[in-house]
Amino acid sequence: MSNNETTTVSGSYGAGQIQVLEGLEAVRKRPGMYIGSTSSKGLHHLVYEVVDNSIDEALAGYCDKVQVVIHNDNSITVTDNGRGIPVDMHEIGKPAVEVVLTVLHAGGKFGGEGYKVSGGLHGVGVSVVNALSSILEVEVKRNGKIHQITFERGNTVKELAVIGTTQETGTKVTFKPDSEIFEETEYSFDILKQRLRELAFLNKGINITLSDERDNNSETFYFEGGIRSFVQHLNKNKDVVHPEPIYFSGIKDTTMVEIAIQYNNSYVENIFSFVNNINTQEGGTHLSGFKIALTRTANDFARKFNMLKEADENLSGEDIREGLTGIISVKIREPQFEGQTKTKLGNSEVRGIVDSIVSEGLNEFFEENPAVTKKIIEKAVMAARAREAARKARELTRRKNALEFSSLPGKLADCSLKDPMQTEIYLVEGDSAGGSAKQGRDRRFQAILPLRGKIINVEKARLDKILNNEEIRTMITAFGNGIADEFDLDKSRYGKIIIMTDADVDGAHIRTLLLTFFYRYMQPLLEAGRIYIAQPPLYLVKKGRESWYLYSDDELDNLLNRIGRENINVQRYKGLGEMNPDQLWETTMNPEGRTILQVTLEDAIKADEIFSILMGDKVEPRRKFIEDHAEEVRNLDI
Ligand code: 0RA
Repeated sequence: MSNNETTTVSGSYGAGQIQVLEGLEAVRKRPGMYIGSTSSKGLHHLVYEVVDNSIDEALAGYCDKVQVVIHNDNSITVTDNGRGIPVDMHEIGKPAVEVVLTVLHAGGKFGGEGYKVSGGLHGVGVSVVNALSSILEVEVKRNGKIHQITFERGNTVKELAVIGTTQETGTKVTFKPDSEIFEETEYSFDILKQRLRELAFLNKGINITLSDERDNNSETFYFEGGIRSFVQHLNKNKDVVHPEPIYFSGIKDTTMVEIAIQYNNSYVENIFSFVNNINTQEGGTHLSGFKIALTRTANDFARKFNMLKEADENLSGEDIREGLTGIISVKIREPQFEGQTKTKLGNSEVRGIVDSIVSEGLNEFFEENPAVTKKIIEKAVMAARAREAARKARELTRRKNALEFSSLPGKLADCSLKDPMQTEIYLVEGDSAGGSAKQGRDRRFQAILPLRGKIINVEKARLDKILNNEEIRTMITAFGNGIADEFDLDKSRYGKIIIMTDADVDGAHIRTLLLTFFYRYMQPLLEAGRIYIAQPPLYLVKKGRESWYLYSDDELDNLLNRIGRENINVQRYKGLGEMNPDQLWETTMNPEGRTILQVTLEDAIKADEIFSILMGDKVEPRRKFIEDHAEEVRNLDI
């Protein structure tokens, strides 16, 4: 079949319409179009694509076990106990399983009555995985037989054949991502684990196992409670206001809605929404339906319990969501995704459906649990007071700024260029390092802001208190973006914000405090990739007239193995302050030679977990996390 031809053939399954859109060569030519990228992200996406098919089988009620294995050569096997991909002859003269694996978009068109949930970034079909794999083998257990077919780079190399008999049913797909396509071919257990656990939370009753043959590691995810367990997991390091998550669910027409929420004693809102198992980072109608219902119902009860007087204004949605952890999960037939990253649900009918399910469920819960309800409303009333105080504090900062000649903080050494495309600001720990940085920098485009006092831990304070912190105020003014709901990325005064702290425990602590602040109150900076971590050297080695800067213990080892350990001088930098301005420029600040780590926000759920462990109430998980991740905490990449 030629590349661009569109042919419609009819098959023997359900609606039976298979749209033959284009050949798999198109996928190999422009893989990014189908899986986003050929980096590590795209590599992991291949696994999700296959697993999604198994999850679809589970949602249709035919499958409850999915097994994922990472093999030694970084090939992957996904096995499920579903019905098995059909193997009988299709009208175009090939077995159905071959069509599913070689024709773009064919997968979802079979078996019409099943609950096919595909959309957004996923759901491109297993044929895409086939196209991008150097080898892919499928084993189907069906009709009492085991069938096998093999492909190379999307081409059939071993026709479908029966290789045994069995009473079981299911599908097993083994594939090796093509190293001609992928820049990165090594699978990460942790990345797969994060997503597979999420899928197990979102689809209760499914048993998902991830095994790693490279180090004999294995974990199983199974949650009877589904998203209730998800919420408990998200709150596990927090003090909760009520022991069990509140749970609502409902189905209207073909839309299924599930919601679980639980309040904790923190001051942050932590709600994640999903459509067809895809995290809708930009929210949408399902999320707004939930918010509307929660705000209205909570205000109704606040008045009913006389916790708001007649003259009082309503509690705002934000006040009511303070300290709320929640999962909104909807499964719908034809999701419309909108927004910049196509992760915003657009289907307008969903808003009302979610609203009515939440209103009804919440009314019942509030009626039956007056004590908890009063605690929740009390918390919202406190939040409203704090928000009012924060508003006044902000107003004061603004007015003060307007009155002063220059509104920029005194300790900021600004750069002369104004175009944020060209400028960067270094946040430097301590005055002495700040001094070196000011002298060493290129003052045209590099600004320096020395941070003196302690930065407040924003996980443990409300906005009004946070705004009283000198260091935080200084940063807000210097960056120019505002904060929280008033944050505006377009007002950035600098293109890059670079955190430069000492390579010791205090430095790591300050860095984490800063990242927590950015994550909770300036998240668009992280989303836009504007935050970086400077990498100052750990050692200076001198031998004769030669010298080397080393940035890790490994680098030091390698060098010493090469040049020997005789007649050398090794200096370990304990802090940035030990470097003179020229050295600091040369090793850490000069764009020509420096390395800076960009902090990315790949996975907001994981980031939330890390920050609440690192900065939250409970000591033990923090100790354990730091012990388990000592290396990563140094180069924290959320
Ligand atoms: C097409 C039709 C049917 C099932 C599947 C595909 C299917 C695909 C995958 C991929 C991984 N595991 C899978 N399990 C099933 C329905 C078959 C029927 O009607 O019996």
